[in-house]
Amino acid sequence: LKRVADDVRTIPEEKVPWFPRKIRDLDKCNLLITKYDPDMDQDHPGFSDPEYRKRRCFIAELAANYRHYSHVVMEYTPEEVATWREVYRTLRTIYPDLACRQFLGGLQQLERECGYGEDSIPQLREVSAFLKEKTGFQLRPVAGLLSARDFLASLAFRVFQCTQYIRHASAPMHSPEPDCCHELLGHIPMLADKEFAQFSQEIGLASLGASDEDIERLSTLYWFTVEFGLCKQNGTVKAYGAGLLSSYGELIYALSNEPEYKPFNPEETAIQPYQDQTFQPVYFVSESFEDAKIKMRRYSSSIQRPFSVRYDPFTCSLEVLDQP
Ligand code: HBI
Ligand code: FE
Repeated sequence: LKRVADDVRTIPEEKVPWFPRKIRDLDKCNLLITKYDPDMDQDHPGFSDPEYRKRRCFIAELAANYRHYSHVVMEYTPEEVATWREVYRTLRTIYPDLACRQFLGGLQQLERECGYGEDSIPQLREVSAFLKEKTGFQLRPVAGLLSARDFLASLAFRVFQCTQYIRHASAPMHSPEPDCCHELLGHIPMLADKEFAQFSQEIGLASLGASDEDIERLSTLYWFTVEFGLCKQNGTVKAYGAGLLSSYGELIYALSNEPEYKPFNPEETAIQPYQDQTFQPVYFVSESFEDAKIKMRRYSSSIQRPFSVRYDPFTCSLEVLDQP
């Protein structure tokens, strides 16, 4: 089998007809054969029926415009792009010193492969396709803040709910709610990391069908990890939380000597009060992602549910086991 694959690879490019490599490539398998087309073929029963032909054109348009994960293209105003530029430029200068290496790696790939930069706000459709190839994550647009239960449930399917609006131009360095700067700069680079993607999905899987109290605890864990988490790397503390990586002020504060640090420990972290109006009074530091994942997994398995779930990536669906 290996030999065959190697043979294929050595065939000069121009001698091999193009073929799709990934499901998204099917968007390019769109060559139409017009042989029996009602517009072209006089024998077609619809040839002399203008209404029918119009209807066929319309339906053909729909098919031609369909794209895998059909996101609409957002046209941002110059004012919105100016806000993005300021946020991007300001944060970009401090990332190399303060962000974890997974974040920096993800951001570099986004800049190289996905058009990330200060000149335009990335489109969810492109970013979603990028992530799908890296870690299987997909984006879907959301109008605003979602309930913790709904938000966490989507993570179980490796779907990240993403806002598309941008913060107000009068306050480019602060947003009280998630906006596209928070999603695209804070979350997306991390979701391009395989281990982090799995960590995120596992929080989502643990949340399915959980009690309100367990959702509250998982939501708090999400807050102190995915949103405001710190981790050790080569003996120094770096940021991996999206709330930090999308806030110039808090990123600098969190990695200064001012705040209190505690080791990440799910039982304790899950009940730590948090607040979303000012900087966090305490941050939790993980030894590594691997360590955070193991601890989180142990915590999740302690949550009492009358069933267990398994995600089937082939059908993108869940298998529910041991249901009473
Ligand atoms: N909704 N749209 C959106 N974006 C988030 O980042 C978000 C959310 N709802 C809840 C939430 N985050 C978390 O703080 C946890 O409660 C899960
Ligand atoms: Fe967030």
